[in-house]
Amino acid sequence: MAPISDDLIGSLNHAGAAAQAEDYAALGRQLARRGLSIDSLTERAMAWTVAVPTWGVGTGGTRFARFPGPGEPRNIHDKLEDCGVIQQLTRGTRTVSPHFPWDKVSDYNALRQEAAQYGLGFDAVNSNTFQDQLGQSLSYKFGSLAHAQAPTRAQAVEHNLECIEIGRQLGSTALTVWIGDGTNFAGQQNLTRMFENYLEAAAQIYAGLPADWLMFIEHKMYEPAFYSTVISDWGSNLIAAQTLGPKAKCLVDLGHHAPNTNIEQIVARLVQVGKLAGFHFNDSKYGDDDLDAGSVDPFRLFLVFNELVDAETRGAKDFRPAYMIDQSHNVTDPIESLMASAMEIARAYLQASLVDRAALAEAQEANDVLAAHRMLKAAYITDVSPILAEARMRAGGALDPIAAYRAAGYRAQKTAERPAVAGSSSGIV
Ligand code: PSV
Ligand code: MN
Repeated sequence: MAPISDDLIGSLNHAGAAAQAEDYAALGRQLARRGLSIDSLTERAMAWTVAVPTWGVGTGGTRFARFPGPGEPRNIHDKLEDCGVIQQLTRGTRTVSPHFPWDKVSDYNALRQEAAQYGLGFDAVNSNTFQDQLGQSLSYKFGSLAHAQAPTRAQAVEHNLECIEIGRQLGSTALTVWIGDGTNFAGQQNLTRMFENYLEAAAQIYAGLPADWLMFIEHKMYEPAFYSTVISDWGSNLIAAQTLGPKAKCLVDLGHHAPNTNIEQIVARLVQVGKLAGFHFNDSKYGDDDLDAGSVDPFRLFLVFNELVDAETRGAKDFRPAYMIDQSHNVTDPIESLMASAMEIARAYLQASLVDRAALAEAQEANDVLAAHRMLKAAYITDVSPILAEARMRAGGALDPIAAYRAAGYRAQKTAERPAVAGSSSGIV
């Protein structure tokens, strides 16, 4: 089930093929002089994939307003179709990461088959105890897994266990737990007791993980709690993951740190102790801005991948990170933003793959500071676009996904098919 006409993609690719061949050959010659094979890099690009968040295809917003876009997805079925477009055109987003209860249905086997028709599988399932749902008996206003009262903690545990069960039916093998728990006032709660409550509740979720599952714990410095947050940083996250056991790992959402934090070093530390769960990619200027990956600080994204490729190259133990996007698209067409972001993430991965790690280690050993730095810079400034385009084209995707998407008129078609619904579930993400 292809949402966009394959003939259209084929004819657009055909029109751009000669220029692409020229650029690819020129880059291939340049890389060969640097001892790199463009074909193996293209294969690497073809094997790359990042998960798309189901909540990302709806228009996002802030706490001030949400300005809905035309033809928004109304339910998980529409969301899968939109994710199918992203995969069809970019060929680098083969899984989706669902969020519950937002994506609840009655038949998850059918949903799994529906996704498969778009060439999609399911990545980590995300639980939600940061909002109250209609008819929910106990409120999360004062917290969920770290709540002062045991019945509310038990309800939050139950929801996470239900997410595991849903994920099992979808073929997922990980549960991502992010809680908004914290306080707005000094003295509101006992900081130690809150963390103890969290650990006790999280252990019950952990005990419910199937043998081959992982639990991804996501930290975030602040918001919605503005004085203290229970899992506020990678330190608290690591304590939690180490307390829970080997199946618990730390998820790094790039927007969940103070400005100027050295995120790549956090990544290096988590890799070193075998506790890196994976990523929620996005970019940030001030806080959890949820801007498009690579749109503010592409060099930082590259430096994160520099650590990842380094870990891969040296065969770091237990190194199997899950790659997911987590963004809020408030002023762009979410499909376009997600395609652009997926391509920027793949770009950073490929650029980091160009670094000569043996030469870098030599320069580091000799304390040749500038030589070492210039090796990273040389990789970063290499325009790998022809490789990314070639990989997409060879896999049946589009040379220029955004141009193809616009030419297909998909959004206009969906605007006619999907009348706007008031209070759509996609809101402030
Ligand atoms: C919280 O800000 C977060 O990053 C978590 O991953 C949530 O699941 C997601 O955003 C959606 O609100
Ligand atoms: Mn996140």
